[in-house]
Amino acid sequence: MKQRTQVGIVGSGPAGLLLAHLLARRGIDSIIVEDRSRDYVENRVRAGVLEQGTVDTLIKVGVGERMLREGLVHNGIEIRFSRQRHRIDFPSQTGGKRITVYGQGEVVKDLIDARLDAGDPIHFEVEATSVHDFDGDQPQIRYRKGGDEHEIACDFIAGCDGFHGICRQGFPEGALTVYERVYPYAWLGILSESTPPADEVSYCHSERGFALLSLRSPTLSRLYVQVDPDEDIDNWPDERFWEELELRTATGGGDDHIPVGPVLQKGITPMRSFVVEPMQCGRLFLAGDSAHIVPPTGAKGMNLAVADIRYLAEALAGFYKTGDSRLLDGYSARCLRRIWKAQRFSWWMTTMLHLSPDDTPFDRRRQIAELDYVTSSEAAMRTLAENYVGLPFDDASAGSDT
Ligand code: RFL
Ligand code: PHB
Repeated sequence: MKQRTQVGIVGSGPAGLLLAHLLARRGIDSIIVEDRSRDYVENRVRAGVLEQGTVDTLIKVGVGERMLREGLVHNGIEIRFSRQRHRIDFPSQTGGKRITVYGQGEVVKDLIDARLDAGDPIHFEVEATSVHDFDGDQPQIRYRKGGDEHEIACDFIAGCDGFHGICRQGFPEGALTVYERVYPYAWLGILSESTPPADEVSYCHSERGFALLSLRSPTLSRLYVQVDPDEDIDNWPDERFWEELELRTATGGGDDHIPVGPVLQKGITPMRSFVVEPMQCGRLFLAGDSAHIVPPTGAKGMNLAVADIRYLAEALAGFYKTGDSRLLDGYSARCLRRIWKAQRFSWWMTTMLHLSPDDTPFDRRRQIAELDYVTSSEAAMRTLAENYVGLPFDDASAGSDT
């Protein structure tokens, strides 16, 4: 079967869904193809921290209602090291900005509901196999559905298909430069039906390795411990996880007991920094994890996907309104300025908080000194806070209708 649309979108993660939504608001048609089922993409446990700018974007474009009701607004984070707790306040350091704890799956559900309510379809369980002719003005996406081959003809292709997608692979040989760092550790994460152990997201440095206390709701905890990148999940029965978490987060104060509960999900996430440049080839554009990955310690991944999409939607809207392709031509450079700052922040948070197998005693002392500085200097706390709540969008986008 052959179909036609203005923008063909591969992937219905936060990037693809938000793009389709922003385009629809401007009367631009799109078709989304998604490899997985609706249930799978809505229930995949991933990011949980939304920057202020992400929250403002979702509200402004009419998909923030449930987030405003159910999301948890946090005014800071906690950093634990040397068995002490420290707090970094956001509003006082950033002119009033905050973060919102609201699961990525919930954002995805809200965007899917908005699209389906408007009568615009999403093709689930359909695997894009290749992208073609994006050097001309009639690109195509080929996809497979139940053994049959199909084609979407479009004006532009948006590669929102995540790190393992096919769109990045479609770039001609030699067109992309890859920048990458793989870290010698991973996160073992659980989602548990238990009272969150800390009031705010808590990053814990310890001699046994990093741990993170986070949450999804007043009754759901999201908890992580640093493990080796090749760790076997079978080595981590629930009891071992709880014991290790308690050891890594204990501060000696009376109030740091970890409430235990049924484990609903458990998984290991490797840690990587990755960027490709440029993010555009002709009429094929990459956005979100298909173009860049950050280690999760800075909580930046989904927020970066949202920022890319704001810029891409604005550039496509400009093109359809006036035929002017200048914003499209500048898309990659504009995104990359923000992406590299988020890369730097995520790398910095990661290396400051994790134990690396190659660390020397010197490195450990330096790490503690850095944590001490970051939690005691107003200037350093402000630097962390302004990055964590999200750097401002650049001017062209700030004034736009998203
Ligand atoms: P996604 O969400 O991976 O969506 C891509 C979609 O494309 C589909 N796909 C295809 N569809 C059709 N044909 C093909 N050939 C296809 N190939 C792939 C996939 O099925 C999928 O549905 O990418 P997107 O939209 O760019 O969104 C990026 C975010 O998902 C990611 O950056 C975050 O989850 C990262 N992340 C975090 N980000 C934050 O902003 N804050 C956080 O607190 C945070 N914590 C995390 C995280 C990621 C984690 N993991 C599991 C990697 C914590 C963890 C543990
Ligand atoms: C999460 O809640 O899953 C989470 C929070 C903070 C991070 C990463 C993940 O840095």
